[in-house]
Amino acid sequence: STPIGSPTPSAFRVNAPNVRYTDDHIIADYVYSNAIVTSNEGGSINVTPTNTKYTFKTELKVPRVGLMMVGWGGNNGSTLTASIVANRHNITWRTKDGVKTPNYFGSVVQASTLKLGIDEKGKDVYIPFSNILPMVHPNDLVLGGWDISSLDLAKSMQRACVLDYDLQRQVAPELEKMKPLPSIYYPDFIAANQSDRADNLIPGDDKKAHVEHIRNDIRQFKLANQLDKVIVVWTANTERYAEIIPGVNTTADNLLKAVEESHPEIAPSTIFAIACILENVPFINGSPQNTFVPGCIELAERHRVYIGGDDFKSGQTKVKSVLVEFLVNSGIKPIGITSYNHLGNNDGKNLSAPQQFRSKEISKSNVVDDMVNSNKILYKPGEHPDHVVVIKYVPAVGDSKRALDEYVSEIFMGGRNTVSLYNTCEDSLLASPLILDLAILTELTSRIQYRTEEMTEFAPFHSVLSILSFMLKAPLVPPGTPVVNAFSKQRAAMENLFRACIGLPPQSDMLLEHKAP
Ligand code: NAI
Ligand code: DG6
Repeated sequence: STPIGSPTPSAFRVNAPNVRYTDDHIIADYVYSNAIVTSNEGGSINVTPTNTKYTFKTELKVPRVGLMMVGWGGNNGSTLTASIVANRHNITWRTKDGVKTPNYFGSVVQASTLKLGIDEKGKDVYIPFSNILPMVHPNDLVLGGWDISSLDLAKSMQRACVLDYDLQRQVAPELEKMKPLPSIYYPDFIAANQSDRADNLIPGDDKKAHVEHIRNDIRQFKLANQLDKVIVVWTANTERYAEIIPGVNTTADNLLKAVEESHPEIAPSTIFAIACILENVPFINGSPQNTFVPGCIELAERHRVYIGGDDFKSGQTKVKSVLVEFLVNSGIKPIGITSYNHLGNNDGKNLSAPQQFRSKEISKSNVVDDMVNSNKILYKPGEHPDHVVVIKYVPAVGDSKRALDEYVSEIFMGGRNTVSLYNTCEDSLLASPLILDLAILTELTSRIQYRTEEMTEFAPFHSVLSILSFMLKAPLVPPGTPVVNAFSKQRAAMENLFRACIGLPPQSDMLLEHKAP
């Protein structure tokens, strides 16, 4: 894993006049090329290429990082914790299929590669994604968090029924020592069927006191573990949407006032977000609810703290963001998308309540919008495919979620193309690696600063980390900026931003060296 505490040597060096290495930083001058399109009154269109000069400065030292999960004792939290412990100690376990070894499959950072360039023979050279810039290794994350359920992490893992018994058995002694901190429970925000596990609560109903309690928890965790940084990820139950009420949660100031008055519409997840922002700790929302009410976004901007969300994009929706991009970019017109899910874990139980289901329905349904809007040949203004999302709770299937999808598309000359998918997978084994990616990339981003020619000082990115979109179903973006759901665009944005930080141009995939040698 990556050495901690001293500047981390880069995995490679870029030899170019626009890239400088110091003991502590990589500094790269970069030209961002774009094109401004203007439509004139007569209908003609002008395109003007633009070049904007940026300098990116990336701190090389990989800090000691704590990952605190809200909902630590849930399926995702306990699965991730057990898996990190297994990876750290290289624990192998027996199954009926043979001996298994730990890995980080499903993590873009840990298990995918990116093309760095070509060798002298013109062959592609790939490196692990994690080598593009120095990043925290998951094994080095110090884990902690909160849960309204008091079970220790060994019992939580057992309750989740996700990992093989022989693995559970071996990691249990270490997990037994991990106990979630008491958390905030406002019963109105999650399904009533969750009340029987809520036995680990911060007392009282004073919301200002709750914010201070969480802030103190973060400070103590940081101190006790001698951490440089903490990242907090919400992987707790899906909440209902909070009502947006002018004067209550629409500005940073009225949100803070509403907290002081313990207003009923301030959700637990928003309390956590506020506490993190005030502690200068990034907060990522892995669930679909509108934690980031307008006042919360303004508060993050005011304090220049990173926030990201919403809702891990793990399975069905990830496939959707691939498939619809493929169809629309092939000139095929999806007209009906029907997605059924059934699952039997606690997430499914919580989502069986109408208001919590509605939060998930919204986040799962908006995922095709950018692709549909990109093609005015296929879709007239305002036209949209029929898109239906159904989720049912079926305890018998446990964490092994079933996703059934039908895509009906209009093809050449009035023909119809129907694609039918059936996907079975342990939900938590898809979601857990995303928590890692979100935490690791958020930490990396917090070490990058940029400057344009107009700026005298380096500055952080916008507080809303849209660069995390790849891992999220309903990406939160800075107010007024476009939401990108399409899978390959999201991946390219991440890859190319990190390439820019080392002074390399965007990955073009033109392979011109082979086409016009
Ligand atoms: P889970 O129900 O097993 O775990 C959630 C945990 O949060 C529970 O242990 C619960 O006691 C705890 N909790 C509830 N309210 C809390 C609060 N206010 N403070 C602290 N803890 C609280 O659910 P799972 O499967 O781990 O999923 C977690 C979240 O991630 C859910 O909202 C789910 O919708 C979302 N998600 C999951 C995906 C997956 O593939 N597993 C993908 C996308 C999102
Ligand atoms: C039912 O869909 C339960 C949900 O929590 C999902 O399992 C989860 O959000 C993953 O959704 P998707 O669409 O990324 O597979």
